[in-house]
Amino acid sequence: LSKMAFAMTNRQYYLYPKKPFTILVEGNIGSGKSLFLNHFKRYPSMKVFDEPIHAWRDCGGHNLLDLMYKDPEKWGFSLQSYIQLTMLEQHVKPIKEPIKFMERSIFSARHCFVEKLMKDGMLTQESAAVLDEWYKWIINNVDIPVDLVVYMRTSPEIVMQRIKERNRQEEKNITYDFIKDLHEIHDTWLCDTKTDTKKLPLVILDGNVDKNNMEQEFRKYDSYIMDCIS
Ligand code: DGT
Repeated sequence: LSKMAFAMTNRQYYLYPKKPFTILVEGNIGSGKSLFLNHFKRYPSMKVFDEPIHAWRDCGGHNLLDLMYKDPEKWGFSLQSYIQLTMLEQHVKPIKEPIKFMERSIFSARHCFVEKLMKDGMLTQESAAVLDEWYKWIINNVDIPVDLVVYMRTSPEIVMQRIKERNRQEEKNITYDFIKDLHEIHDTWLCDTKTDTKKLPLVILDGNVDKNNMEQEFRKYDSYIMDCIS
């Protein structure tokens, strides 16, 4: 890919022979991932996949996200199982644009959220083993290209503030301890040399920047990403 990709027309995208350059945006709940992704929606050469949260809220008419927050021990397995499927769908979805952005991934679902449920004793070993067998089969048998991981690293205090402000119904009972733990799990995952994602190129963004200045902060990454893909 080259900087020329930014200037390509729709017809040229269809003719573009290579796999898209794929960027995963990761980070804690409320860390600012969506704001970052929104910034790139303006470029016609980029396809941005928002997280399929609408699907998690309506799986055959059931709000699995809400059920999981209300009773993680009972619904954690169902939600993770469905999240794994919806993430896989996004990973393999063909696009015509040369650059693909995804909010979260099958990797963070496994390494952060399944990990957290296990740590809290909310998944039986049997359920965790089933999720793990699916996960291992998928990553060993399905081509899931990743070229760059963007880690939106935001302090748990600021994250808590943002969660309170946006007031998502399902997230009402999220505690500071939960967020702090998830923050540490993200840190461990992205810095740990033992996980299966260790070789992925990583850029860490300061998510603590005030909302009003974020746009300016993100603009710096236009050229960074262009350099990565050229
Ligand atoms: P942002 O833009 O950084 O504010 O991101 P959010 O908070 O809109 O998006 P995200 O992915 O951090 O979380 C959306 C909701 O879905 C949140 O309540 C956490 C939940 N969630 C996301 N992925 C998973 C998962 O794999 N397992 C579980 N249990 N929950 C998840």
